[in-house]
Amino acid sequence: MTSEHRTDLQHFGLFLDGRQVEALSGRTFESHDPYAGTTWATVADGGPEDVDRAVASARAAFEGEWGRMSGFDRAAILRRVAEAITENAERLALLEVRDSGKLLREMRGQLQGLGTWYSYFSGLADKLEGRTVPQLAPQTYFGYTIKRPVGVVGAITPWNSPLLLLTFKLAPLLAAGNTCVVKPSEHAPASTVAFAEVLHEAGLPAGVLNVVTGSDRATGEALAAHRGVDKVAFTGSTATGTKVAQAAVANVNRVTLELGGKSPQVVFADADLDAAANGLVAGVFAATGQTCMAGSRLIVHEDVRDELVAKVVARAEAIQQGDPTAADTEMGPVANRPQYEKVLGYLQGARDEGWTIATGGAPNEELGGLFVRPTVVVAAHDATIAREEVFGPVLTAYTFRDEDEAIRLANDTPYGLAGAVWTKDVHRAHRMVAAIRAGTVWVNAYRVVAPNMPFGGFGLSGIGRENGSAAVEEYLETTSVYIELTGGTRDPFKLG
Ligand code: TXE
Repeated sequence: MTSEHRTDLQHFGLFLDGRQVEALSGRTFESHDPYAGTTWATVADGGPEDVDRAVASARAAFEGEWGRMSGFDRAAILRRVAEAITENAERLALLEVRDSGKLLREMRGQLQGLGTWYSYFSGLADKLEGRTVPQLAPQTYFGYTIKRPVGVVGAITPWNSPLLLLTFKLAPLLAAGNTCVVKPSEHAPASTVAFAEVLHEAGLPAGVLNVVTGSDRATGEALAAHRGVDKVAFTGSTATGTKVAQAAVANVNRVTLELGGKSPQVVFADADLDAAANGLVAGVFAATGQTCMAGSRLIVHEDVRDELVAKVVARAEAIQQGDPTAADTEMGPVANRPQYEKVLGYLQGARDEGWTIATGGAPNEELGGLFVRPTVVVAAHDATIAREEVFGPVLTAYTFRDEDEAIRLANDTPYGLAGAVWTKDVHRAHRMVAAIRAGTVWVNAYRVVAPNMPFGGFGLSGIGRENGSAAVEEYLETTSVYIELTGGTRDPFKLG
């Protein structure tokens, strides 16, 4: 690190009660730009004592103006939030690029689309309706249910698309009337602080959204285990998600988990192989493969394996790697050094197990830094690289002979986040959709998400669903109300 780089360092505080403040300890940590290989920002290093402050702020907001606001008023604020995000999309996208090395064109697209989440969920904020419920005996009680916010939500987010993955939680939880404390990843903390500021300036009252950045796992642990939190919503690895869930459940707290994946792309011999190759590239090389929904397993009919693998290899070798802000760049670096080492470790493991590296398999020496070449491995279904989440630009291909085998192989994973089927046969497409155990299945497509379509996983991919109208329910409690109608006195020793 040279002093030249340090002169233009940006600084981000914690975001508490509607403004940036420093950590109580006064400590900061550095955020690295994985493309430039330099430190570009310093960030407040919040600890458990700052989590306490943030939770207290969120609780006060929940019990204050925000908690008493009507759904109509919350909806109006969320519509203004949507506009403000669009107005600030370019600036926020650039912050994400600095922190994670993701392509500016991808992050710009994400940020420009993000407002839609808030406008979609604003439409639900004033429709949180209970029901009137007929009673066992007429004219004894009037029964109805009311929907109420859970309270203070602790959100713990990863580095691979911080604002999009936060939004999957934040838009529905705000629509439902909750408040929130976010702990962004230590690898990409800055954009979340700037984002909270944008939302506050758009009209979100102080304390409704607080951000505690921190360099250490202790900060996330403190939030997950906090007794002042009512629900924990987490996106990240299955290993960490399990610990977060255990901490939350110890307080009998609700939990939503969006975890890892090892998603299959099943390609039948009748598929449009050019379209399938394009979908495979989108599924595993876009975002340098660092997406939970990465389509990292190619399960291809044996008759077309060589032809399809050749197409994917040709496209992979033509991928333009480089500066994430350049318009023609297609793949940026891996987002941080631990992740880079992890990807290279899996590639070495594949070689040690004797599998064929059809292309890539190594760092991009011309670019240096954290660049890994797009990689296609031809292996068997039980290869380590075919079973474990690499979270990098690595596709593992293996074959099937008939539909039953394709289904068996597609489901031969502890995960169940997503998957795709490539075929022109509409009957087979429907059969496969019903057979694949995954929270999202695309047919002749990959990597499409929308605010109004539920997203989440089976098995080790998580608990609960984000997005879609039902996501609001994840942040609501139900109260049943009985109102006595007879005016009489009942037997106190009899139920009902
Ligand atoms: O994720 P973690 P990391 C996978 C990917 C990657 C691996 C590790 O395979 O190689 O996870 O990445 C916070 N209590 N994914 O270390 O640990 C942490 O500070 C409470 C897949 O970045 O899951 C961060 O804010 N919180 C994934 C968040 O948890 C804790 C996306 C996620 O960190 C904590 C990202 C604890 N004990 C990585 N430990 C996907 N599938 O979307 C850490 N944290």
